Amino acid sequence: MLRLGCSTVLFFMLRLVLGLAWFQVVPSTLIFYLGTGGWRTLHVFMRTIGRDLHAAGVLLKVKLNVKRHLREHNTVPKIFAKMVQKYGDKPALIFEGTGEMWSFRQLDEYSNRVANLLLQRGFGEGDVVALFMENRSQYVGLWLGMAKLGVEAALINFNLRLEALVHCVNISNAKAVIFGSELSEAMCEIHSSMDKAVKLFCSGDWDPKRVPEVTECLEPLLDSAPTHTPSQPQRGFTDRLFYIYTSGTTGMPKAAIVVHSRYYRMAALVYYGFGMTSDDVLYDCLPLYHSAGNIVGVGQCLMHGMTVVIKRKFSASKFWDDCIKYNCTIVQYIGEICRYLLNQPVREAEGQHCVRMALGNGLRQSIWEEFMQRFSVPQIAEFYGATECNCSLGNFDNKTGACGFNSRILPYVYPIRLVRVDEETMELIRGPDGVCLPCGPGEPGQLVGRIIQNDPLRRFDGYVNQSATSKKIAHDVFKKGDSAYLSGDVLVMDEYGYMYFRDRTGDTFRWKGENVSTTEVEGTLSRLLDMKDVVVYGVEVAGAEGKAGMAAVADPDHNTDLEKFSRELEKALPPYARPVFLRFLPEVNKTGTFKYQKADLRREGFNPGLVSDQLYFLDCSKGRYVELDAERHRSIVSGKQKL
Ligand SMILES: *[C@@H]1O[C@H](CO)[C@@H](O)[C@H](O)[C@H]1NC(C)=O
Ligand SMILES: *[C@@H]1O[C@H](CO)[C@@H](O)[C@H](O)[C@H]1NC(C)=O
Ligand SMILES: *[C@@H]1O[C@H](CO)[C@@H](O)[C@H](O)[C@H]1NC(C)=O
Ligand SMILES: *[C@@H]1O[C@H](CO)[C@@H](O)[C@H](O)[C@H]1NC(C)=O
Ligand SMILES: *[C@@H]1O[C@H](CO)[C@@H](O)[C@H](O)[C@H]1NC(C)=O
Ligand SMILES: *[C@@H]1O[C@H](CO)[C@@H](O)[C@H](O)[C@H]1NC(C)=O
Ligand SMILES: *[C@@H]1O[C@H](CO)[C@@H](O)[C@H](O)[C@H]1NC(C)=O
Ligand SMILES: CC(=O)N[C@H]1CO[C@H](CO)[C@@H](O)[C@@H]1O
Repeated sequence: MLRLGCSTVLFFMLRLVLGLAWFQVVPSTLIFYLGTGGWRTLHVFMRTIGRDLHAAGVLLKVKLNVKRHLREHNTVPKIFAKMVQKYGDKPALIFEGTGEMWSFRQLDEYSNRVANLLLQRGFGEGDVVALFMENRSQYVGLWLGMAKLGVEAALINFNLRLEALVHCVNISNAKAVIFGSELSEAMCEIHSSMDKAVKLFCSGDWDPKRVPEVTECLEPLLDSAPTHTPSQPQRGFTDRLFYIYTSGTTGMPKAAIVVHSRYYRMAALVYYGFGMTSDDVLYDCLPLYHSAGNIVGVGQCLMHGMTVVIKRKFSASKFWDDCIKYNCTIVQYIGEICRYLLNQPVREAEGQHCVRMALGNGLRQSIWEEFMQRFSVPQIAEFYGATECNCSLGNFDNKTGACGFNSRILPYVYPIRLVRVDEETMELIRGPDGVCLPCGPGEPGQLVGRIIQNDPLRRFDGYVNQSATSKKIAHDVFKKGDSAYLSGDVLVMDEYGYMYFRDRTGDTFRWKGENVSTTEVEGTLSRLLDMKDVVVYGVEVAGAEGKAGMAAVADPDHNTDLEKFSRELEKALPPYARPVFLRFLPEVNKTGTFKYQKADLRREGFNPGLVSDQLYFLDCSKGRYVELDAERHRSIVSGKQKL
């Protein structure tokens, strides 16, 4: 009876709420009805139906909104214009640091000036202007102003210098670069290798001697530009808004295309999924050249009328004070930020804020609960989703450790899936018919998202570089003849469909016949080592099968107790996951988005002749770490010393 009831509810839900076609609904319901024989299935059904209905509601809401925006030919600037009408003098952006506050009206006016100035200078629809700025009061106004004119901004990572910087400006085909005066030196360094036709504008403290000589000062030009709304370009919801560069931990950065609808979708999924309101105040200390800071964060201001506090640079010691000062209710995090906060001495402010939610991605399972408890943050809103992919996940219901879920009742309603891969090479494992094999609960697999190219909402916008785009696409994934986006990340799902992040592309390595997830080992080691920065990677050892684990530990004060560490390690990790080599160094390199850079470390390996840092080796006969000198190194590579 219950089965019949559930099936009926399901049937109407799919048909009416999700608007699926009959031929999709009937088999689903039937399979569900027939499949719900066991108690287990019923249990899973009861546990997850609420969650799934909430998610279905969110997807439907966003989908309907996207449809409406498409029909009305809306764009990000047009949606923002509605926010200006509605919220007028409410603070839109607050710049922590200068304390400057811009209302929705002021932000609108500033961006109009930008648009009118560019129009006077002959820029128009489809032109690209690169934005290279660290200080950020005007950042949002600048790209928004460009968007009002149909000019596309290339948001360039302000940490880049020399070749990488030239490369990014070059591949964007920018006609002009607007840079912050704090980056004048970087611009001077590359000016000679840039195309001479590219115009340069400098924003900030003007010093003609420090900038390339053709540079114009932006502020006086903006001051004299008209503030009226420029005439609307013929742009629609599926046209390009701006470019974001992927972090480039391997090779040069790639420019990913962000269209208006993607900007809206990313902001809206988070907004509705996590139950935010326009009265929330969001604290955004992430870089604005990245999708987390500029779309998930700032998007809440532009698309939903929320006040967003933006900070130039993340500061662990000021974090909670800032939250109190601006009454923030939501904070954003990324990568290792949460661990840096835990690393701080206890201070009064950390319990006095009114933050109700931490929003971001990359919170490690090993510190998840500690973070919530110590800082009294009631909800972790962890999500998963790359700028360029259409396979986002969200942990909508506060499930410890998960970065999202997919329905177990109707897994194919949302077209994502975990498929089997060789975790080391990331090669897809295919069945006899050439189609990928889906993973069951507990089986790690690569996350893939189906691409439906002729549906504007489901297509993959890809990168500017066509050959980079094709590398991220695989065929025959869900069924013969289809194509899917490869996320490159390995996740694992539990029986309720919650997904847990396991490892990033090619980071997993095999040792003693076992798969070692570097993310997991990093989390454990960091906990044992008082939250120090720990980077784990596999290194090849001549004559040994697989890769031996190596951990680089940032230890500027040389205060690691190796004896204690060895003892605790035995309890915390199985033998194959314990790092064979340790390297202590003052600092490990990170990307601008707080992720570790492993490539150099992996290349440098464990040869004391090449690495000047202190190296240790786990001598399994003694059960402890011993110093790795040239002689031990020789006996390891010659195979005399057992690993
Ligand atoms: C910039 O790109 C053009 C082609 O688009 C190429 O000819 C030129 O060598 C590139 N310059 C640099 C410095 O990469
Ligand atoms: C940019 O920020 C730095 C550091 O906060 C500051 O010293 C500098 O004056 C700022 N420049 C401008 C133009 O605001
Ligand atoms: C924060 O809230 C308090 C009390 O509600 C209010 O007095 C104060 O002005 C608010 N601060 C900001 C920056 O909005
Ligand atoms: C989220 O889960 C934690 C325990 O894991 C709990 O203490 C907290 O109250 C939950 N928050 C919400 C908003 O349900
Ligand atoms: C390691 O991963 C491979 C696929 O990547 C799998 O075939 C193998 O069974 C895994 N080994 C263990 C011990 O889990
Ligand atoms: C495009 O991508 C391919 C493969 O990733 C790379 O070899 C090539 O250099 C890229 N081209 C440009 C112009 O960046
Ligand atoms: C960190 O980055 C700098 C600059 O790119 C490089 O010189 C240095 O070797 C890197 N350090 C490590 C440990 O990889
Ligand atoms: C795999 C995936 O996330 N597909 C989504 C792509 O975007 C459309 C637009 O709303 C969604 O409906 C798909 O589910």
